[in-house]
Amino acid sequence: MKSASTQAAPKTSEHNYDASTIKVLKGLDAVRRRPAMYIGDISQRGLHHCVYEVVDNSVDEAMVGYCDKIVVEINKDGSVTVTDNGRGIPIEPPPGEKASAVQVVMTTLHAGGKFDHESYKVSGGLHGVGVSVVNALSEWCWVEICRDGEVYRQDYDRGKPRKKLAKVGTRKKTGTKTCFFPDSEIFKTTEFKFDIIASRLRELAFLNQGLTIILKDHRVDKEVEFYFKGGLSAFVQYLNENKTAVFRKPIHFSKIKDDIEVEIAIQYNDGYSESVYSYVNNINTIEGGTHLTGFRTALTRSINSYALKYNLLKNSKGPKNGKNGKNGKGGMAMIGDDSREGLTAVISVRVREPQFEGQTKTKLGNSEVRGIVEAITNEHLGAFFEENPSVGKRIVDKVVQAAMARDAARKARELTRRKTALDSAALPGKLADCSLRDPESCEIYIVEGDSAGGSAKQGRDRRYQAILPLRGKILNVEKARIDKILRNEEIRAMITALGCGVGDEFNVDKARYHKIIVMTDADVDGSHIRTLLLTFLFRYMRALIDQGLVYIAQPPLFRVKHGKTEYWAYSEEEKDSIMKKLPKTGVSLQRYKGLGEMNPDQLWKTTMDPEKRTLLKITLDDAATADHLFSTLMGPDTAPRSKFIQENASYVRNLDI
Ligand code: 0RA
Repeated sequence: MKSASTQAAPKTSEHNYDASTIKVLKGLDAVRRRPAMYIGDISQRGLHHCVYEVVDNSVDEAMVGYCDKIVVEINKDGSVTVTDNGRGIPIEPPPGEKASAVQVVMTTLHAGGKFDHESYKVSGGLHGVGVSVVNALSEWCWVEICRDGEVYRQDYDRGKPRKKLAKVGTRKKTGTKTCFFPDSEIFKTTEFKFDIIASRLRELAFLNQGLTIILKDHRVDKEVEFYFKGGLSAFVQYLNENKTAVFRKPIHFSKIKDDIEVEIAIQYNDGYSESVYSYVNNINTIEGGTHLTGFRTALTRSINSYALKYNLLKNSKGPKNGKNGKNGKGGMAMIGDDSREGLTAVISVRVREPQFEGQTKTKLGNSEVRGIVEAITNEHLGAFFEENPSVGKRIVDKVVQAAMARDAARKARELTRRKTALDSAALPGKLADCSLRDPESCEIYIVEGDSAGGSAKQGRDRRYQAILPLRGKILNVEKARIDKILRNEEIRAMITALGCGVGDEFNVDKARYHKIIVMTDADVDGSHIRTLLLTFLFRYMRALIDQGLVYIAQPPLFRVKHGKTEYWAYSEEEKDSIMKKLPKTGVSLQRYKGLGEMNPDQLWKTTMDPEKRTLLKITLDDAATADHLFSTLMGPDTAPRSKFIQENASYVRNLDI
C-alpha cells in the first residue's frame, strides 16, 4: 500500500495543496493504513460491509421519504453498483468549500454534519462510517447523480478524484448511482456473495416498509426483489414461516414519542424458543439494550395484568406462590421467561443519537429509550388484548403452559445437579478433560461417535485439548421443550462439560473452554449432527456464538499419497489440483468418509494441530437469517426442509462447513 506522501497530489482544484485537499489525502491515507478501524476487518465481512455502507445512504434517503427503490448489482467484473431513485447527492459546493458537495461526500471522512439528512444517523458501531471509506478502499469508484435534469459523474482511483465532477448527459428523473471495485491490495477476498448481500437487503426491506430493494447478480444472471407491504409483520411471519403460529395476524404497532420512533411486531408460535430481534436505525442490536428491556418488561406486565384482570390464571395447576413470586390471587405465578416461550418479535427503533455499548458495540445504551418503548408497548398491548380477547386468551394459555414446563424443567435440572454431584469432578464420564484449567488456553472437541472420539483422545495434546465424544444422534431441540432437552443424556454431558449452565442459569463467563470445536464426519449424517449441535448452541447458549467461541473443525476429505509423501485435500478442487501436479504413477487416492478412518496421528496432523488446522469460526452477522434457516432445517415440517435443500443445495453445503 502506498501512502499519500509518495504519490502526486490529485488536481482537485487549481491549488493542488489547499487545506481541504491535504485533509482529504490525510483521511484517505488513514483509512487505507487502518481499514479495519473503519469497516471492522478486511475479510469477507469487511468487504460486504462496503456494500451495506453504500446501500445505507440510499436507505437514509428512503427513510426521509424521497426514495422507494434501490437496485444493487453485482457486476461481471466483480464491482458492485447501487442505484436509488432519491433526490441525488447535492452538487453545489457546500458553504466554505470549493469542491462539489458530491466530491466532499465521496472524499471526506464523516462528511455528515452540514449535509446531514436530518434523518436518524448512527454514531458508533460500524455503520455510518461514510461512503468515502468505501471509496478509499476501492481500486476505482464512480458516482452518477441525476438532478435538475442533468447527469453528473465523477471517477475516483483509490479515493482520489480523477477530475472534477462533470456533466455527462441529461435525464428527467433524479437519483444516485455508485459503483465501486474493491481494492485487492486491501481485502483478503474481493468476491461478493449473493446470499450474504441478499440477507441484509431482505432485512432492510422488512425494516423499511414499502421500500423495494432489488439484487441482481450479473455473474450468473440471478435476481431477487424484496418488497414487504407488511414491513415488520412480514418479518415475523417470515421468521415463523416454518412454525405454527398461535394466531394468524401479527400484533403490529408503531408510534413516535419524544423524537424516538418505535415499531414492534409480535407473533407467538407453538414452539418453545424465543426469537426476538431488535434494531436501532436499521442496525441489529445483537446484545439488546434499553429498547429490548423496555419491551420485555411491558410484554410480561401486559400479559400478566390482562390475565389477572380476567382471572385467567386462577384455575391453572401451575407453580403457585413459589420462590418465583405470587400473583396475589392464589393462582399460578408467571415470570418473564414464560411470556417469551414461542415468542417471535421484532423491535425497531429510530433514535437520533444512539449510544452503542457492549463487547461488539451492538447494545443500545440510551436510557431514555427504555421508558418510551415500555410505555408504547403497554399502551398498545393493553388495548389490543381488550379488543382481541380470543388472541389474548391464546397467549395467556401459552404462557401458562410455559410456566408449568418451567416447573418441570427446574425439577429436571435439580436431577441433573444431584446426579452429576455424585460424579468425581461433577464432569461427564466420557469427557477426556485437558490438564490445564485456564479457559483462555483450553479447547474442547465435541466429536461425533465413539470411534472418532477414541482417535481424538489419543491424538490430542492433552494439556489444553479436551474431547467429548457424543454417541449417535442428539436430540432435535427445535422439536422439544427445555425439560425434555435437559433429560437428554448427550445434551446433559455437553452442558456439564462446557460449564456455563443453560437457560435462565446460562452464564457465558463460566465457559470452561474458549474454543468449542464441533468435529463431525464429512458426510450427510455428520452434517446433520453438526446442524443439530449448532441449533442447540444457537437456541440455548447463544452468547457462546456471539462471543466467537464456537468453531467447526475441518477434517480433510482426501489423502493423496505419492511415494512416501502424503498430501491432504480439504475439497474436491484441492484434490484435483494436487493430482494434476503429480506424475500419474505411484499415486494413491483415499477418500475419507468418516473421522474414524483416520488414525490418531493423522487426525492430529490434519485437523487438531493448531499449527496446521483450519477452524471455521461460527459468526452470526445475521441472526435473523440464521434463525429462519435453523427453523427451516430443523423444524417439525419436513416439506420446507426438502424444498430448501433442493433449492439451495450448494448453499447448504457451504453453510454446513
Ligand atoms: C444530502 C442532501 C440531499 C440528498 C442526499 C444527501 C442524498 C445522499 C445520497 C447518498 C446516496 N443516495 C443519496 N440520495 C440523496 C438532498 C438535497 C436536496 O435535494 O435538498
